[in-house]
Order: sequence, then structure tokens, then C-alpha cells
Amino acid sequence: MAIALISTNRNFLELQEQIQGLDPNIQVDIWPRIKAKEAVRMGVCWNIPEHALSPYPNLQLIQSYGAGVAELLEDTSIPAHIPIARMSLESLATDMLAYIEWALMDIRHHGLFYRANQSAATWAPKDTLRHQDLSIGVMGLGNIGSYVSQSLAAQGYRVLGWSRSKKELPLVHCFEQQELHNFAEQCNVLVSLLPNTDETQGLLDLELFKSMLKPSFIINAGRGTQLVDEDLIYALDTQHIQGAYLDVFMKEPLAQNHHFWNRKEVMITPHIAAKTRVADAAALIVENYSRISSGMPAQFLVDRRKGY
Ligand code: NDP
Ligand code: OXD
Repeated sequence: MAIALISTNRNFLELQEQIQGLDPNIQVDIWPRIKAKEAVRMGVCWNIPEHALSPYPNLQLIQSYGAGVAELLEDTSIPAHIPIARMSLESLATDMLAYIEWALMDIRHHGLFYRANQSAATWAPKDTLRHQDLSIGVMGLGNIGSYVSQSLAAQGYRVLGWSRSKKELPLVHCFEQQELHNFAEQCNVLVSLLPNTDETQGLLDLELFKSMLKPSFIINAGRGTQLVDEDLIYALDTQHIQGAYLDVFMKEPLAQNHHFWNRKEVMITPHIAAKTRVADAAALIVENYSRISSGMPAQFLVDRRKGY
């Protein structure tokens, strides 16, 4: 029995070492050098080419190396009967919280405005915003969003949460799917921590931006497909939105000629808000591998109908 580590853009050498450090009996090979293809029971995948999983006749589990699984679900070369598990780690939630806190501090201290002023040598002081000046709307209340929303609420922000099914979270005012506009109209900052599904595509659009409280900011760390890029540009031009912090994009890396690069009201980060930490991933992979080896279901299985 073996695990195949497959990625076109991650170096999995350290992951291989960590998995074998936890259980030296597991055979772990890194794609494309997979020794015995029929021995592979689990494929750990991130950014894989189509058909990369076709050569393994005894595959029992596909383990995503990240929380997002849309690319794996869209890959028609993967048979629908093979279960897919997502990466669901405490460290993804704590790292994401740190990213959102950083963006919120920048919003409160007018970072986008002062950086633009610095490049023009302009002295223009503004009042710093306090926690209580901003209502934060967290879209997606799963592993990451539920932790982020509750932590921000504990820091003194007014926090609202929105998810497909209604949640009960201490200190967070929760809304369900059909209450999107009622939710957004009470928020200064919309933070997307949603998966990429048919239903979440294009949610961050001009109509939603117009309904928000002023000043209005967007933080997108979910997936780039959720944002209508042209609507954001228009909303910045017309002052419906004052600034955006974007970590994910429709196409990554973001094209060099994309309009976002030249906007002083947009902060771009290269999909680093919460990167999977190797040691934590290795522990989850070994746990899921032991589970499937004993005939148990893996943890954090994706529901193909929901798309996450
Ligand atoms: P989970 O699956 O735990 O949570 C997803 C949440 O989104 C759930 O609350 C779910 O609702 C909600 N949701 C899904 N579809 C809809 C919809 N149509 N309308 C309203 N709510 C919806 O995922 P995680 O918290 O682990 O991760 C979330 C996403 O964050 C990932 O899929 C990935 O895209 C992104 N991510 C980005 C990273 C980065 O570095 N930028 C790092 C890690 C993750 P319900 O609870 O009712 O099911
Ligand atoms: C993601 C991740 O899904 O890096 O973006 O986990």
C-alpha cells in the first residue's frame, strides 16, 4: 500500500519526509516517480494535470492538499466513485484569521490611502477607525469562517455571518443563504471565505457592493471566481467601494496586464492568506491513510453534490 504525492507547483519532498517520520512503514512516492502504481491507495493532490490519477487502479482516496477542491471536482478524468477529502486544519483557520486581522488593521489605519499619498508626497491626515466603527460580514462559516468570525467578534468588532445553512455562533449574528442582501446591507467589510462552486461564482458583484454600509471594503480570500472583476473596478471608480484586499483571482498568477495591478485602492497578495502547513498536513494524511487502510471513511470528505 502506498501514497502518491502529486503536484505541478509544490515541492513535496518535506511532506514525504514528514509522513515517513510519522509512519516509516508507509511507502510514499513523489509524482512522476511512482514506483508501483497498483500499490497506490491514496493520492495527495494540488494543481494536478488532467489524467494524473488515471494510472492507479486501486486508488481509494484523493486527498486535496488544500481546503479548496473545485479543480479536483471539475476534472472529468477522475472517476466519481473515488472519495475526495479536503484539507481542514486548525492552522488554516488561525493563519487566515491573521491575514484578515492584518487587512482590517490596514483598513482602520487607511493604509491604501496613505500608501497612495506617499507615492505623491501628499500629507493628508484622517481619523483612525476603531473596532466599533466597522461591521464585518463573513461569507462562509465552515472550518475557517466560523473561527475567523468568532475571533473577530471577541475582539470587539460587530460581526455578521452568512452561510448556506443557518449557524448558531456565539457573538456572531448569523444569516442563511436567502438572506444575502439583508446581511450585506449591514456590513462595511465583506470577507469571502467561501469555496468555489456554481452557486458562489459571481456573488461579489455591483448590486451587492451598492447595498453595503459606507465606508465599504472587500476582502476576498475565498476564490477569485466569487468576484466580478469589472464590477469591482466600476465600484471603485464610483466610490461604492473604498478598497479591496484580494488574495485569490479568477486566473492565477494574476495576468501582468490585469487592471487590479494599477489600482491604488487594491491590495494584491499572491494566494498566501493561509497556506497548508506541512507538519499539519502530514498528520492529517497519515490519519486518513490509517482510516482507509482499516476500512473506515476518511475525515473531511467532500460532498460532490454541494461541491465542497
Ligand atoms: P468549509 O467547507 O469548512 O466551509 C465552507 C463554508 O461555505 C460553509 O459554511 C458553507 O455553508 C459555506 N457555503 C458554501 N456554499 C455556499 C453558498 N452557496 N452560499 C452560502 N454559503 C455557502 O471550507 P473551509 O472553511 O475549510 O474553506 C473555505 C474556502 O476558503 C476554501 O474552499 C477555499 O476556497 C478558501 N481558502 C483559501 C485559502 C487562501 O489561502 N486564500 C486557504 C484556505 C482556504 P454550510 O456551513 O451551510 O455548509
Ligand atoms: C486553498 C488552500 O484552498 O490553499 O486555497 O488551502
